[in-house]
Amino acid sequence: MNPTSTPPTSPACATCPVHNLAGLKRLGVDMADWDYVVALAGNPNVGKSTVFNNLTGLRQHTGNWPGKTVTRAEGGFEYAGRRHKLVDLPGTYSLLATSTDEEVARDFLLFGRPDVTIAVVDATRLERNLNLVLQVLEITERVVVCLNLLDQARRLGIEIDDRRLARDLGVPVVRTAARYGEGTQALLQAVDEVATGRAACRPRRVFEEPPVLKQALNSLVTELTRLHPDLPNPRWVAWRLLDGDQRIAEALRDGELPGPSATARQAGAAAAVRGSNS
Ligand SMILES: Nc1nc2c(ncn2[C@@H]2O[C@H](COP(=O)(O)OP(=O)(O)O)[C@@H](O)[C@H]2O)c(=O)[nH]1
Ligand SMILES: [Mg+2]
Repeated sequence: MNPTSTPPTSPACATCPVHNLAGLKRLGVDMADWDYVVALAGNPNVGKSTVFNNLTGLRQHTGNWPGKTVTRAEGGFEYAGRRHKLVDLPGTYSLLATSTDEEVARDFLLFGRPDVTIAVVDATRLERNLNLVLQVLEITERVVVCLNLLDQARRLGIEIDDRRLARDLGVPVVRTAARYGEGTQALLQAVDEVATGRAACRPRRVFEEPPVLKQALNSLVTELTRLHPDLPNPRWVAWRLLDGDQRIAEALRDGELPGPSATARQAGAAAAVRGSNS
């Protein structure tokens, strides 16, 4: 059976661990009345769409597919009686918005305000993948790290101390081999704990700003908060401005970021993202 495919279609599937997960109901494209929004972020080719398909029962394309569309895929799943809208973001190496993919991913994390972000990482290339995880943690604290491709890591003799990693990052880490359905139950459990606030995320910021930079950031944050009281993460936006991020500067100038002129639009957008039940 193809483990990245759809929900049970034959009797054999009923006993398959990939499909038979306690408390999980795959909702496909039904995303009505969700309780939580969950985003899937990660580098390209780390198994995001495979996780997406496992949880929703949809058939999002998996594998290296040149010319893949940039648009995000959305689907639903229910776990422990709570309904989730799952958003599969484009794969990116960073969130600096130097490409459309990065912009789509970053804007969703910032403005879509997901309740949980699953950061999928390739266990065989952990160091490279953590770069994005740290950037995600700068934007949102509510993260579950999905340490995927564990079967390949095992084959290569790579051992990862996931408890240490969770402690160092300050967020839950779950070991998975999504292609084989391994770890999906633990992933659902971790997502549920973060979504409901039963698990606290305390991301460790790796970089301690020097005093002069801290001062500049603080005064920018004060000004940004005054002009844009609804800004989701003013500190992160201040960072980007100091870094010379033209896209963020433009968004502020054009009223794309929430501010006095964009308050009404933001309220509308937030309602659209969260659905009718929030
Ligand atoms: N061996 C192995 N392959 C995986 C695993 N998860 C995903 N894959 C494969 O890796 C490739 C990329 O997966 P995909 O879900 O498209 O990655 P995405 O680009 O992050 O969405 C596909 O061929 C998957 O079948 C895993 O845990 N183990
Ligand atoms: Mg994909």
